[in-house]
Amino acid sequence: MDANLYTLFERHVVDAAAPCLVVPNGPVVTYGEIAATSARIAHALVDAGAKPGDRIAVQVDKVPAVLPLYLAALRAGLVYLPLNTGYQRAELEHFFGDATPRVVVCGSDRLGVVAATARDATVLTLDAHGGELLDRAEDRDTSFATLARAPDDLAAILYTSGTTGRSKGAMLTHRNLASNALALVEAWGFTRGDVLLHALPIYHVHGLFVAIHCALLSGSRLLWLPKFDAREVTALLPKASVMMGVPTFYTRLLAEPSFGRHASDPVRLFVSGSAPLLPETFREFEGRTGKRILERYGMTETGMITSNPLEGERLGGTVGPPLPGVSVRIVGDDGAPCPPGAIGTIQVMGPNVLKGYWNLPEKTREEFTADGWFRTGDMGEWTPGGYVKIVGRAKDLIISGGLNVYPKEIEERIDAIEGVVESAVVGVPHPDFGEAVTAVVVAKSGHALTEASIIATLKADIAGFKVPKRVFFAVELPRNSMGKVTKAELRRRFAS
Ligand code: MLC
Ligand code: AMP
Repeated sequence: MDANLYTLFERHVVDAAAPCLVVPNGPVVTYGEIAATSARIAHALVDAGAKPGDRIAVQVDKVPAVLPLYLAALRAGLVYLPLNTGYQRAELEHFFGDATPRVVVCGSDRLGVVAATARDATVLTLDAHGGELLDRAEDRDTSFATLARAPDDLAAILYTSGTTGRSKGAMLTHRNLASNALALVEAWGFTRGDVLLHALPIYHVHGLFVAIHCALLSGSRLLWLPKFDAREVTALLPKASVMMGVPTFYTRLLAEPSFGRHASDPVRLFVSGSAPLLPETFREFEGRTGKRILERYGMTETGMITSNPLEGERLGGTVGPPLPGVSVRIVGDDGAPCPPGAIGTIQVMGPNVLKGYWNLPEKTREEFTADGWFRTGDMGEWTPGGYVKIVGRAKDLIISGGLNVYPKEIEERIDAIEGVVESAVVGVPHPDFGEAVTAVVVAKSGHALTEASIIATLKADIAGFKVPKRVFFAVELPRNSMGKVTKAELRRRFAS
C-alpha cells in the first residue's frame, strides 16, 4: 500500500470546504484549496527538474503558502529540508553542500546569499505577497497524481547540530512521520472541532510535524500566526482549543498582564515541549488558569517519545509515559535497565526513530546500540508510576528558547577570531530562554577584544539564537586533572 504521508492526510479529509488554515484578519484557506495549491506547486517543482528523492530546501518566513509547499514536496516524492530563517551564509554552505538540494525556495531578501551558496539548485522565491514559486504554480493543474512511496522512503531531512560542531541531517521517512502523527492525534484527542493556535516556527519538528500533522490528520483548523507574541496570543486564545509551545511561550504568557482565565478557559489543551518546563512554571500556570500544561518529550531524530496523559494525571517535572508504539528504556553505565528512581541514559526504539544521518553511516552506527536502540543523549529516571523524568543531558547541548546550540560549534567560531587563545561556551539559567548561551574567552595579551566585538563578529556568521548573550573574559579556563575544561564550574561561576 502507498505509504506517502500525503495520502494519509488525504484519506482523513472529510470536508474539502472546511477551513484548514486561518490567518487572523486575513484569508481563510479550506482543505480543498490547500490540496489544489499543493497540486499546482507540485507541478511547478517537477517542471523545475525535481525528481523523486531529490531534496528541496526551504528557508522562508512563516507565510501561509509554506503549508501547501510542504505538502507539494510530499506529493512529488521529494525530501523536504526546512531551514531556520536565521541561518547565515556559512551555515547554508554546509547544508547545501551536504544535502545538494535540487530546488531551494527562499525569501527574496535571502536570494543573494542562497543563489551564491546553492549553485547547482534552481532557486525560487516565496514571500508573503507571492514570489517566483507561486508565479510558476499559478496556472497549473489543480490535481496532481501523488507519487506512491514506500514506508522507508525519505520524507524529510532535518539538520540538527552535533557535538562535533557540524550539523547532521536526520533522515525521516514517511513511516517515521505517519506513525508519530497517528499516535499524537489519538493521545491528545484531536477532533474536527479543534482549533490549534500555531505560533511556532515551521522549520522544526515541533511546529512543522507535531502541530501541522495533528491538525491535518484530524481535519481541525490551524490559527496561523507568523511568530509568538504574548499579547497577540492572549487576544487570540479564546478562538482556539489547543496551543502548543516551548516553555518560553508559557513564561512569556505568565508575564503578560492581559493573560488570564478569559484567555485560557476556552482552551482545552496546552502542550509544552522541546525544552524542560520548570516545575514552577507548571505550578504558576495551573494557579493562574486552573489548567495543567501537558508536557511531552521529543527529538528531531525520533519525533515525540513520551507524553503526559490527556486524561489521567499530568505530573509537573515529568514528561509522562512512552507514547503507544514507542519503546523507551533507561540504562545505567553497565547497560542494564534502571529501576524506578535510578538515573540512566534514555534510549528509544520504534517506527518513529530516524533511518539514519544523511551521508554519515558511521555516525548513524554510533548513535544506535548493538541491539538497535537509539541513544537520545538525555539522562532520566522512571517514576514508580511509569512516567519518565528527564534529569539532565549526557550531551554537551544548550537549549535556548527551544532551540539547540552545541557549544563546540560556537567555540570553534570564537577560537577562529584573531586574538583569542581559547574559549568555552556553556548554558546558564535564563528567565526567558530557559538557558542562555554564554561564552568565556581567554584572549592573547595586548589584544583589544571586547564582549561587543566578539558578539558582532559572530552575528555576521551564524544565526542570532546561537550568538552568546554574554561574553566574559578569563585569564585561563578551569580544568580537571585530565586537562578537560570543567564546564560545570563555569556554569556555577557565571550563573548569576
Ligand atoms: C530568537 N532569539 C533567540 C531565540 N530566538 N535567542 C536565543 N534563543 C532563542 N530561542 C534572538 C534573535 O536572534 C534576536 O537577536 C532576538 O532574540 C529577537 O529575535 P526574535 O525573532 O524577535 O525573537 P522572539 O520572537 O522573541 O523568539 C523567541 C522565541 C522563538 C522563543 C519565541 O525562538 C521560538 O519561537 N522558539 C521556538 C523554537 C522551536 O520551535 N523549537 C522546537 C525545536 S524541535 P538579536 O540579537 O538579533 O536581537 C524540538 C523537538 C521537540 O526541540 O521535542 O519539540
Ligand atoms: P532537538 O534536537 O531540537 O530535537 O532537541 C531535542 C532535545 O530537546 C531532546 O534530546 C531533549 O534534550 C530536549 N527536550 C525536548 N523535549 C523536552 C522536555 N519536555 N523536557 C526536557 N528536554 C526536552
